[in-house]
Amino acid sequence: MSPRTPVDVRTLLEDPDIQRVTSPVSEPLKGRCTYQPPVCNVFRGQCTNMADVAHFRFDVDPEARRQLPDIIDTQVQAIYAADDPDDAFVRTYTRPRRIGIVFSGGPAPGGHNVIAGLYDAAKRANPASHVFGFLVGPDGIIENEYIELTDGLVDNYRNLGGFTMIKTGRTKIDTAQKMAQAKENILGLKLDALVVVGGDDSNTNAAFLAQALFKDNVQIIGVPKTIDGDIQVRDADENVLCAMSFGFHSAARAFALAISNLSNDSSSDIKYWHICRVMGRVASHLALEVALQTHANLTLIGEDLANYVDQQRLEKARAQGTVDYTAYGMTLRHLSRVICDAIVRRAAVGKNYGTVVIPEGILEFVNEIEVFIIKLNTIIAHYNSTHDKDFHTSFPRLNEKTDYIGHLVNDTPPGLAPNIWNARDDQLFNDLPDFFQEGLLTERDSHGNFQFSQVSTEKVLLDLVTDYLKILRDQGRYKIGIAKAYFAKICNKSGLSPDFYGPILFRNFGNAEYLLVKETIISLRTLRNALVQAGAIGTDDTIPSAIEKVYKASVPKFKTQSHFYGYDGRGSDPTKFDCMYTYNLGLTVFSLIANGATGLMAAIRNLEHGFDQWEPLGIPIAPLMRLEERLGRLSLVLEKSLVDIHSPAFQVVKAFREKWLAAVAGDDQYRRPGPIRLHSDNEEDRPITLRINAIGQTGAS
Ligand code: FBP
Repeated sequence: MSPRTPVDVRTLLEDPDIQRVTSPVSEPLKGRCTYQPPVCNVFRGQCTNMADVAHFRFDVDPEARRQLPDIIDTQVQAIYAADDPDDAFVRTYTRPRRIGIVFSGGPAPGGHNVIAGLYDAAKRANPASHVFGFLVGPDGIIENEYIELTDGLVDNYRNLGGFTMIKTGRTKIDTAQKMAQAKENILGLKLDALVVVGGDDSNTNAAFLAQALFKDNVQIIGVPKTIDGDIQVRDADENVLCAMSFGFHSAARAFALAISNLSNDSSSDIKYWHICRVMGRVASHLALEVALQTHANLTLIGEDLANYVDQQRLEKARAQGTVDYTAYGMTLRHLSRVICDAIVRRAAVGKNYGTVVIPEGILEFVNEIEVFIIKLNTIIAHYNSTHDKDFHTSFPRLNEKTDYIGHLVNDTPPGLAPNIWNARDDQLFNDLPDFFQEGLLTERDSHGNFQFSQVSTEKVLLDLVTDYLKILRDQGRYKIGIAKAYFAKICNKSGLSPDFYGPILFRNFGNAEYLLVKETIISLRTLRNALVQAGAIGTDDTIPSAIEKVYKASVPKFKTQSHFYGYDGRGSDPTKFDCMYTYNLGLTVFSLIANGATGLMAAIRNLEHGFDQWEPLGIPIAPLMRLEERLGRLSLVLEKSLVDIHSPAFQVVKAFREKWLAAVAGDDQYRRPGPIRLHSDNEEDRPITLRINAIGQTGAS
């Protein structure tokens, strides 16, 4: 081959084709930025009106009434088109405004479209309005760091994932000083309104800001964001007001694509179990949606485990005339057994591979770990409130932390319950692997939440699963089933009779499609003994090589790959559903502001139905707040919504469990959800969970 003439790199770089393919602006990205999401009918006219919807009611926590008196009695607000607005109304609606917006908490696909919707509506109402983006989350408000948004800036981010335009952060405005600074900066910037795009904790922030700025006439509007999907709002009569936070669909679709690819891979080279942890701090909504999208072989749902009862233990105790209370609730050990059972059953039909989905927050539903989390939260919060330095600064190393905690067994400081950390806790805790102890002791976030994302739950479970599988293998209970036809072929090829050797080797030789080697045959030595005993070979003969080959094929290797899906899906570009949802949320936010609302969360009702039924509204945040233990004390927070195990979506997943496990001869049931594409009308245009939960709902009125 003749050598290539050296290229002139300068000329190469000036080539338009090279410039096009190396540009940071890819072709699909250009397409995304120019996509215009459809808008709900109510937003087609010049103005919208807002009206109380009195039939939605809430059970108000007295503490919320005490702390948020000015916004607690606000009602749900319906937004509708103002068909024939009078001049005075139009003047107020379209007056120039100064509006601030902030992202708070983890990124979620669609955030930029909330900004775009708000910006478009504000500028359309009055081009002299200004929209400011506070930088890097609530810190931007406290430290007065902001930028003014412009057409060019907003256009660059339309329909794109991430919160890159103005960044985000997790700071909580939780002290009088931070609140005073925030207030000073909001008033200094002469804001008419501030929009807080965030999850449960951030909407909690929004409610407190709304109360603090009520008398200053600064309106505060929240927006339900979180990939976790745990902001779902129902009223006291179970009417669904907000079926899902934004970002959930895109993240679930991104995780599902990756996990479906793993299912393709593992069912191709049939040697790996892929153990996939998916985000969702506490609630398992993402795992549930991923199960529906991918039909992974086993998906654990935390909320389901909470109801687990170990029937075998109960029976055993009952036979002895006692009750075994430890049989109620899931332990790490039980959980590893559930996973092992699935693995062993698939192996028995020749499938020593598969995919398992584990929700990040599963530990919250595992008995002993939940107890550790609660106890350690209390101990750390107590330390922080009674010392100058915080717990993690005082004890940077793991052994220092465990030493401090270990001392509590004999010496509990005042302010902590005397038996908060007993000898059994200490022993159980010390039995956990170091990395897991470290995970359980990681710093809580600024809202006092346990940081599940920092704990490699799947590794802890995998250790237990590996150990137990080894026991099962030694007991001859974990075997790879041998296809009957394959056994016959191998025997016939070597001139051996399958009908003679079959009953010696297998416990189910007969009609079974997959043959299982007898439990007593667990090594070449025991195989030899079985053959000798059956008179198939003499004591000095060697094992026929065909039989040895079949035996070896029945011995399972447990090979795993573990994965964590979280930050990748959180940073994904939004699905068409999330693009439409968030753009209309932005328009809703402006409508609420222009109609004078505060202390409300913008929402769209009927998301679970088709777009033509979507109804923008405002949900009062204060009546949704409940007292929860945070940083060692009770605080008002927006209540998280967990997976309802009675919901149709969960029941469907439960009903398909056996089928998707596919522990039978024949094909697996994997579903390929395909990639996130903006320009297609497909069945993925809203979360499957919502679709299923909407069936049989009277809802859309
Ligand atoms: P938000 O509720 O703030 O949207 O964040 C959700 C989440 O992505 C969880 O799923 C995850 O446990 C957590 O954030 C991770 O937090 P961090 O970004 O601090 O690692």
